[in-house]
Amino acid sequence: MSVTLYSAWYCPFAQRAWMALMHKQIGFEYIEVDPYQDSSWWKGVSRGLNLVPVLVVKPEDKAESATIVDSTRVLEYLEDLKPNSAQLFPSNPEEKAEIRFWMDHINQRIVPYIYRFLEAQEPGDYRNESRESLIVGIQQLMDNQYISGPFFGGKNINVLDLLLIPFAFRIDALLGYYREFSLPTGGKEWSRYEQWYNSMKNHEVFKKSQTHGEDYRQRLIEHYLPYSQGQGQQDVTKV
Ligand SMILES: N[C@@H](CCC(=O)N[C@@H](CS)C(=O)NCC(=O)O)C(=O)O
Repeated sequence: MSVTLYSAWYCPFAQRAWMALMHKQIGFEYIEVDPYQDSSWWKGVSRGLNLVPVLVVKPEDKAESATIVDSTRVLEYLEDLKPNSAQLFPSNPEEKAEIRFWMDHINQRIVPYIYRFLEAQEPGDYRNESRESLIVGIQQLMDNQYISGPFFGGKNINVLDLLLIPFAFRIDALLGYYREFSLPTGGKEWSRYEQWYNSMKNHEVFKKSQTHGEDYRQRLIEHYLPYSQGQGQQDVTKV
């Protein structure tokens, strides 16, 4: 089987797919692309969506490749491909349904508010509402999850850990830098969050998905300058 990941080093969505491949110990070729390029080649690779990540899989016994787009779909696919290796989902249907609820919560109630808060150059209602919604989104997640810790999956990571950590890092690095923001501390939810973040930040798959060595944080800050000026990608702010 050959597996190819089309990715962009700075992209938190692509980072999810990259980490999942490493976690499941699936060999793959990493191809760095500029997803904003307007070329017919890239349109073809990304099924007309022009977004990273794209995962292309060609099984040995099949003539056709499968192309999976969207980070959440990639993680689901990898679990289906290797259900018994480094499981990302629980096998119990009710627990799995619960996890899916929180996957949607991260994608719909947390991620867009990070981008909204970052793009809100001027103080005012939009910025305040984005900041408050982000805080509430994370608080709800940490309040409702029974985390025996340190990860959402307990001793081992699961899909929620992989969905959230690229964005948790950007809250810390980008919102810290551009908005002088830090999440609340103290209280049950925030102590859990802090414990989770510190563990996940040091997890090997997260560390291995960072480029530019020691400069990673600084390079990300530089990359997101246009976003902090309201000129970033717009669809990621939609709620
Ligand atoms: N919902 C998608 C979002 C992917 C996405 O927005 N990727 C950005 C880079 S971080 C991208 O490729 N942008 C290129 C564009 O908007 O043309 C996912 O989860 O994979």
